[in-house]
Amino acid sequence: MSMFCYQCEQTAKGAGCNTIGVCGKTPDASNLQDSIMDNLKETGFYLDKIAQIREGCSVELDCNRVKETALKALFTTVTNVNFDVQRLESINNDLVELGREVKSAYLNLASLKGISPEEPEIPAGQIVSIAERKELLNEDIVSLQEILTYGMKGAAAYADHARILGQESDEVYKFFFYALGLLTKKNPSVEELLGACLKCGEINLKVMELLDAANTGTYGHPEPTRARITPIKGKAILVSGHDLKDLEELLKQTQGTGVNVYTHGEMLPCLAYPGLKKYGHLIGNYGGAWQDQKEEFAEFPGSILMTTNCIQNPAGYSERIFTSGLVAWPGVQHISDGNFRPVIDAALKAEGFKEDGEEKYITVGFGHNAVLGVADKVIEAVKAGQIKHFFLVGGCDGAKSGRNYYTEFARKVPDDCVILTLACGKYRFNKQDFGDIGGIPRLLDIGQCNDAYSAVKIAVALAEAFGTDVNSLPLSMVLSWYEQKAVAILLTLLHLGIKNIKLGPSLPAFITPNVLNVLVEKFSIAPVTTPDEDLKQILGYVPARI
Ligand code: SF4
Ligand code: SF3
Repeated sequence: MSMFCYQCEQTAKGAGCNTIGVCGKTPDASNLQDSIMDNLKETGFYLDKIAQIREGCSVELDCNRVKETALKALFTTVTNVNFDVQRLESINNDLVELGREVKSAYLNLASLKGISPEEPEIPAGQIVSIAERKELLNEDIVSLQEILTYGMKGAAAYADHARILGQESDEVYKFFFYALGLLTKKNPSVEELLGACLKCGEINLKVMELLDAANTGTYGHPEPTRARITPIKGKAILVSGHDLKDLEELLKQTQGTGVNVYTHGEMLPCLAYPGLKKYGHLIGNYGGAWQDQKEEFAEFPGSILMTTNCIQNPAGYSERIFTSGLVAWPGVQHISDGNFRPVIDAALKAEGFKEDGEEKYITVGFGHNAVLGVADKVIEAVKAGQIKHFFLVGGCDGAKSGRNYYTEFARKVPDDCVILTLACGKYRFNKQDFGDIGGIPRLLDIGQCNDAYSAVKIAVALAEAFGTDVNSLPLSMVLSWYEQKAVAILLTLLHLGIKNIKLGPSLPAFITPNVLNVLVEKFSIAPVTTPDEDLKQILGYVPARI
């Protein structure tokens, strides 16, 4: 076996990628990502020990560098982020160097305090593979270790976005270092790992709150906005991923160039931020979710900027696609200094749209501020029996055919129900007309996966308004998962005690039957079945809609 990875929903045969990733990750890239995680765990162990001796990192360490390196190491190993061996090598080398400094700072500190120094039970370089750990520990322990690892990767992705906009918290790093240290233990108990997984959910909630503050503090609260989803004649740049700051920089640099900027995938919600939509040449959205990019990017007559996941093999258009931040593909030009001139030049060189497309719009921008701004109306509609149920249908999208479930489910939701949606899974149905209930749109697009905090805030506010808890609300969550950010969000929902979540399109390969039993017993989590069956179970009847 030259590699092993089962961290995403797309994993080969629902069990694990072991020759090459279904995502396109090569064995070299996969093994380097394992090595990054391995080195990070050891570094985390020592940082946690330092934190136990004294507050903060250590006088000898550059704390900013420590924090940034930790976030980047975790985020770079998220599915569909970094496929470039050279860049992975450089991140790994930085980490090895940092690890050495951290260890020596710990040893110095321990000797200064007269404490006999400890060592990780599983140092970096030993018992790396999942198969080895399964043999040494047991399958359920490895399952929980991986849930924790993926939860941290997801939370780190959100934390990195928040940090870029100046929001971070030491509580978050402290947890990461503790959890990384825990992952170096030879005999962790089920209880401590389960506890750490739920704590990871709590920390992720904190991270998402920071990210919400970062985004809304910098660009204002999203407001309901009619977003054009067809092109306009002229030169064009398409921006995908999740990073608002890169989009803003690009918008500044394209001002007056005559180039229009379009959002793609998870960037769609950017069209609703006052601080971004003020740029008149942020013209609308083009295309759908990440897994359609090969066709959509090939047809797009301009240049493309990937600011984060999810990137796919850009064969056929590699000379006009660019990456920024942590995302990387071998041979694709990376913009590391914030100067997007090469992206603009490529757009000017390309054909551009020859004519306007037929005018079509959808409405976006229902973040917590916008929804809670009409809370009175919503509550009245519920009390008057006009709104019978809320469904949160969304999450990560992917390529599997079983994902039609979500399109069908949304279509079958009765007219007296409201659908809240978020993340790239929304593209399964967000261009359909769902109408409204007394002026309240039946489909409310909350935003990116990065805006899951908004969904939590809306649910908690509704529960407060009705004097109940979230589980007693007429609200059901029907979620799709694909990568590790979805794991982080799921852990947050579990930390909040939210029950009866329906999860699909298939359950993670890294969850063993015993761990699944715990989740079912404690949280009544269930895999999706068919839209009819699930709607019947939630509403008590099968809606008549075809
Ligand atoms: Fe396979 Fe997913 Fe891992 Fe890629 S990220 S190698 S598709 S399990
Ligand atoms: Fe999508 Fe990659 Fe996760 Fe942000 S863009 S939700 S999968």
